This record gives sequence, C-alpha cells and structure tokens, in this order.
Amino acid sequence: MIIILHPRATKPKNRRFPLAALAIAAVLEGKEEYVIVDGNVDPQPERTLDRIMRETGAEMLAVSVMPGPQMAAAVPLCRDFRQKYPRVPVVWGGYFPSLYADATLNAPYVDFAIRGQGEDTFLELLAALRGPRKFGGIRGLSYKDDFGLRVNNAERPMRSPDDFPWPPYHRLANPEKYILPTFLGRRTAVHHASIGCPFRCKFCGVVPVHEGRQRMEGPERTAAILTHLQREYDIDSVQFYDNNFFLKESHALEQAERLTPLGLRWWAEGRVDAMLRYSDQTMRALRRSGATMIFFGAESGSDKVLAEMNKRITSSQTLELAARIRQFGIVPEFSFVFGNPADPEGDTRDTIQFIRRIKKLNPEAEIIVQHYIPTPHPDGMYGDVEGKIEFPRTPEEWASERWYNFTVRHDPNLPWLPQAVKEQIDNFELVVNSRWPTIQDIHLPRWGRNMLRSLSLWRYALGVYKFPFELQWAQRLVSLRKPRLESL
Ligand code: B12
Repeated sequence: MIIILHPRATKPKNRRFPLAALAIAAVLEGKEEYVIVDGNVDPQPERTLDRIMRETGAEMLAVSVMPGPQMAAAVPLCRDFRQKYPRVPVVWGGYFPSLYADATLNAPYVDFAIRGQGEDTFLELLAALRGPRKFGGIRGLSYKDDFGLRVNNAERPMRSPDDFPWPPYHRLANPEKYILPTFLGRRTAVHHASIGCPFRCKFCGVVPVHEGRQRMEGPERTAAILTHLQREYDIDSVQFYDNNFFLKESHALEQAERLTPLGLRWWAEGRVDAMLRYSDQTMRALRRSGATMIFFGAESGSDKVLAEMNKRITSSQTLELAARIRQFGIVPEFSFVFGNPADPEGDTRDTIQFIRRIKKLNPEAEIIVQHYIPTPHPDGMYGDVEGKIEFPRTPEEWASERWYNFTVRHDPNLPWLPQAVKEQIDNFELVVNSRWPTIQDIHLPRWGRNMLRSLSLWRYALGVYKFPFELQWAQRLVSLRKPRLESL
C-alpha cells in the first residue's frame, strides 16, 4: 500500500482537484494498491494516516508539497509520521522539494526528494526500494547516501502529459467536494493541460524546476478529459492551471474548436506577445469556446525592467493587447511584479502609472499586484539579489512566520524594499481593487461592491493612495458580512 498525501494548501472555498496527487495516482492505478489522503478535504489527516497504517500498513508515504501553506502543513504531519512509523520511507515531490531539495533532505523525516516531473522518477524509486536499493541512476531524484550526505541526481528529460494515463478522479474520497462555484459557473473544475514553460523569466519559480522546457497534451485529450468531467461530475466551467495555455496559434484554434461543443466557460494563463499574434478569427473562436478571462503576466510598465526580467515582451504590447482583447469580450487579468530591487521606489511609481493607462484603455481589466520575491534561478535571480538574501536550510525554517510571510508574499521583508514603498504598493492595491472590485469574488454582495467603488472613487481620481483607513475598514466590513465558507 502506498499513501499519497496532499497536505492542506488552501481554504475550503478554494479547494480544487489535487492535480499533483492525481498525476502520481494515475501511474499507479490498476497496478498498485494506493490511497489518496487530501488535507484540503480531510480535517484530520494525521488520524487517517494512523487508521491506514493500522488497517493495512503502508510501504511508503508519498507527499506532494508546494511552497507556502502546503509545506507548513506537511512538516508536522511528516514529523509525526516518522516518529510513529520510523521504517516507512517518506518521499516529497512537487515545487517545494524541486526548488529546495537540499533543505528538504535536511529534514530527518524526509528520505527522498523528487524534482520536476514526478511520474517516472517515482516508479523507478519504488522499484529501487523494493529491489537493489540503488538510487544513483534515478534521474530527478535527490536522496541521502549511506553516510547521510545529500546526493542530487541528474535532471530527467521531460515527457508529454499524453504519455501518462488520465487522472483517476474516482479515487478521491469525494470528488464532488472539489467542484465549487466560481465566477465562471456553478460547478467549476480545474485541469492542467501541459507541464513546464518554455520561457526563462528571471523572477519565476517555474524555471528552476522545469529549466525552460514545456510539453502540452493534445487538444483531443484535453477535450476528452473535460467531456468526462462534464459527464461524471456535471461541470459547467474550468480553470486551466497551465503556466502557458496559449503558445501556438494552430494548437489554440484546435483547442477552441474542440471545447466549443462542451459549452464550458473557462479561465487560463497566456502570454501577451503570443496572443497579440493571433488572428481575429482565432480570438473569436476562443471566445466562442468559452474563454471568459485570460491571465497575463504584464509584470512591469518599464521596458528596461522587462528586459532585466527576461520577460521578452514590451509595455506597448501589453497596452495594445489590453485594448484589442476588449472587442472580443474576453476580460484580461494583468499581473504585476512590483519592487525592482535596484529602484523599488521609481519602479512602483512607474508601474502604478502604467496600470492607470491600462485601466483607461480597458476598465474591465483585472489587476493583480504581487511583491517580487526571489526564488533560486539558474540564470541568476532578477534584480541581481544574489548574496543579498539567504534562503532557509530546513523545512521548519521555511515554515517559520518570517519565511511563511515571505512565500505567500504578504510581508516579504526584503532588504531592498523600504517599508514605505511596501506600504505604497499595498495602498495602491487596496485603492485599485476597491475602485474596481474583482468579478472573481462571487461572495461580495452588491452593496459591498457599491460601497467600495464609491469610497475609492476620489482617491483613484486624484491618485491619493496614502492612509486608506476607510477602505481597510470597508473591506473588513464586507468580508465579515460574506457567507461563512469554512463548512463547504
Ligand atoms: C494550483 C496551484 C495552487 C493552488 C493549490 C490548489 C490545490 N489543489 O492544492 C493554490 C491556489 C492554493 C496555490 C497557492 C499558492 N501557490 Co500555487 N500554484 C498552483 C499551480 C497553478 C498549479 C499546480 C498544479 O496543480 N500543477 C499540476 C500538477 C500535475 O503539476 P505539479 O504540481 O508540478 O506536479 C508534478 C511534479 O511537481 C511532481 N509532483 C508533485 N507532487 C508530487 C508528489 C510526489 C510524491 C511525487 C513523487 C511527485 C510530485 O509530479 C507531478 C506530475 O509530474 C502552480 C503553477 C503551475 N502551473 O504549476 C502554482 C505554483 C506551484 N504556486 C506557487 C506559489 C508560490 C503559491 C503560493 C505559495 C504563493 C502565491 N501567491 O502564488 C500560494 C499560496 C497562497 C496562499 N494560500 O496564501 C508557485 C511555486 C513556485 C514558487 N514561486 O515558489 C507556482 C509554481 C506558481 C508560480 N509560477 O510561481 N497554488
């Protein structure tokens, strides 16, 4: 018996299919005995682990770990498990061990870290554990050798999602729990139609994990999986979690044509430059197929900063797209990485001005404000911050308040970001998001929306972002009045 554990990563209202756990389950399905334990659904996963151990025993605990809340939840679960069942190997896979393999292995309760695409590495590790216990040749694996020293094996070549079986949704304890209302529909599911990303943006945590590689599943398979989800679980909408859903126009067009008969509304991530190249006909086909909102990393309003980031787009392309996409009835969601380490103040000022230009061109455009937090990068971290930041050396340290707040970007506490600039960024975010409350918040009542809009009107018009106490108060009031979702 293999236990696949997906520690709690989010609030119940944001719960989605645990795609990473399902990807590993897919290659075990029909061949191995396994069970999925998901902390996003199971309120007491430690008890469930004990019950499984009592009833069946298990030869391995395989844990999926993303940085942030999921990592913080994984630590006590695995520590406790190791104490009770010291002979059962514990394996971590996912973005956390892929980015921080050494820190992962510094935990006495983790034996193996699987980096990058995990399916084949996991199967090879399983075979090695059952047989000769030789781990040196398993690509994508990090482990401790007989002397307790950390070994990071070579990278594994990436395979297409088409090479692996479909996610076995029916093996989740209660698949129904993952299909929840969103702004897209009453019953929204998630899907990941590719792996990796071919770009090498210097602020992005995907690059060190997938090294600028990407593979996409064929449109036929995507449509077949979504048809299955519609038939079995009655979904009416889907969020694509791909880093890059749109690359080749021919692929996007075929995808759109295959999705159209399903009548789903959908959200996905794309690139500004790629979508600008698409013809009007393709854009219309995307809209017809249900494209409702598309997320774009606009990142900055300065071409110098964009070049430093290696983003490979220009600010004028973003403006052009913001205006053009409007005519097709698709809402763009632009995300910005604030706080260029060389000039955080100037960068913040310029990016705020740029966002105001976008809003003029397309008031419906949604704005995501992110604080730049670096991740280790093979090409060097954006902002030349090498030596200015030292990452934690253990999962416990990553789970501490200081580093947790860093990871979730609430309070990154960066040596190059003065507190006053951080506050300016947060204040601007509050004003712009009150002036145009996101359509994604379906629990925001109409009166709350109207109140936020009218309270922020003068501030946005005059560009006064300082001390927005009344907006903080209004946001708190509105969220107190939202329906309680913890019990969903
Ligand atoms: C879905 C998602 C979430 C969901 C999680 C939902 C859930 N079901 O649990 C939510 C919304 C909660 C989330 C939150 C965050 N996320 Co997130 N998220 C993603 C996203 C979009 C998809 C992940 C996914 O499901 N992939 C599909 C699966 C199949 O792929 P995979 O996870 O890579 O799994 C493969 C391998 O990693 C490996 N593997 C994974 N687990 C395991 C386990 C074992 C045992 C093995 C052997 C192998 C293995 O094998 C799998 C198959 O090949 C990724 C971006 C992306 N497109 O990957 C970001 C991403 C993982 N998130 C990231 C981050 C940072 C966060 C946050 C911590 C911060 C933030 N603001 O975004 C927040 C936390 C917010 C908070 N609560 O405060 C980063 C991580 C890298 C980094 N920069 O540090 C990513 C890469 C986004 C990015 N570009 O920066 N996230």
